[in-house]
Amino acid sequence: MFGLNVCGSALGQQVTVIAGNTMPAVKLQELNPEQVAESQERADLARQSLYYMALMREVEERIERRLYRQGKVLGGVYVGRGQEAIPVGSGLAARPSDVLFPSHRDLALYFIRGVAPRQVFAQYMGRTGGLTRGRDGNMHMGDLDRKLVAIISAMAASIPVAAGAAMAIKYQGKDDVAWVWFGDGATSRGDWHEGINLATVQKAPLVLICNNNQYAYSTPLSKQMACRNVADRAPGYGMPSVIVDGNDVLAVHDAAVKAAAHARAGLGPYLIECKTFRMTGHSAHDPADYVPKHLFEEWGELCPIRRIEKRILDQGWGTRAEIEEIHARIRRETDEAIEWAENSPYPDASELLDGVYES
Ligand SMILES: Cc1ncc(C[n+]2csc(CCOP(=O)(O)OP(=O)(O)O)c2C)c(N)n1
Ligand SMILES: [Mg+2]
Repeated sequence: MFGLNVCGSALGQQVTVIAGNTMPAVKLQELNPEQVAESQERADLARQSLYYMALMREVEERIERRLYRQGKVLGGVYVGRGQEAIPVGSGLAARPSDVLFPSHRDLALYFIRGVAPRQVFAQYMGRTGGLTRGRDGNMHMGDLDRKLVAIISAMAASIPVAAGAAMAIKYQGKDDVAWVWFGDGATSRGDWHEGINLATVQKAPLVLICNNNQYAYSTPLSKQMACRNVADRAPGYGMPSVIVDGNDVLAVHDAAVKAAAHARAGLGPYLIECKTFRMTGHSAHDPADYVPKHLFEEWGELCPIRRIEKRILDQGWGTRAEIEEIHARIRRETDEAIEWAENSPYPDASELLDGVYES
């Protein structure tokens, strides 16, 4: 992506700035090779996170603000603008052999698993180049070869299925994990509770990631659940949970690493509640007039992409020019991907019944 540029914290030395009344005192401490490797790993993670978050933002902007408005998208558009740290931080903590159940605001999981942006554009435009080969005009896409299970439209319906996948992993004696993402509203559905009850009783290796963006369509959190946090639901199932800043990609990543280790160790499910905010309407056709404007302004200040950029610069993990090059590269790749997708044909009507089964 871009080379390691060390300034503030030279590799091999930890620079600790101790705030004083007048001048900060700087303490230099030698790092051992393990710590150097760790800080290099952190720098790589930060840069990779920036790439995937910026790619998700760009692809979704093109879909929601251009292709949809040009009438080229078939079906609805639901984006995760402002929530990119959640799929990216957690997705980068998953192993390739883990099975993933994304929600409708987790596009980055597809990219992390190797799906190309052009396939996503083709998917939204109903072209044969999409993951469902033009059978579905929006985001109900998956790729089982990549262990990405397609989004199930009904809210929380993926929880019992993910619980089943986690049980299968356990029966096969593997130490993989099933990961499932969902919103705050999904946690008020019956299937969420039933699926979690089953998974916890079975000690199935399941990591549950809630994007608490404070709205379920037009319903604010206070009108859809009486407890303060989604995490408060966990003790009722004998399951550990943690609340993290969902706009801090490294915090999400660290929580996800811990949750996955718990599940892999045979200790059962783990719930992560990521506090965030939905920076759009529910979908592209929803202007979100019911959301107080000041909330968009306040949460806009906490943009996860701007925050990781600042972290990269502050830590000396990269320069402004390198960050700009990442964005420029993504814009170029996105332009090419859209062109490719627009040239991908619609499916032929003769294929309509392919893959449709009768029991
Ligand atoms: C059973 C069911 N009821 C209603 C819907 C329509 N619907 C889709 S997403 C959604 C809101 C989901 O809210 P939340 O779980 O908080 O996720 P978010 O969209 O905020 O990420 C609704 C009402 C649905 N898909 N399934
Ligand atoms: Mg929500």
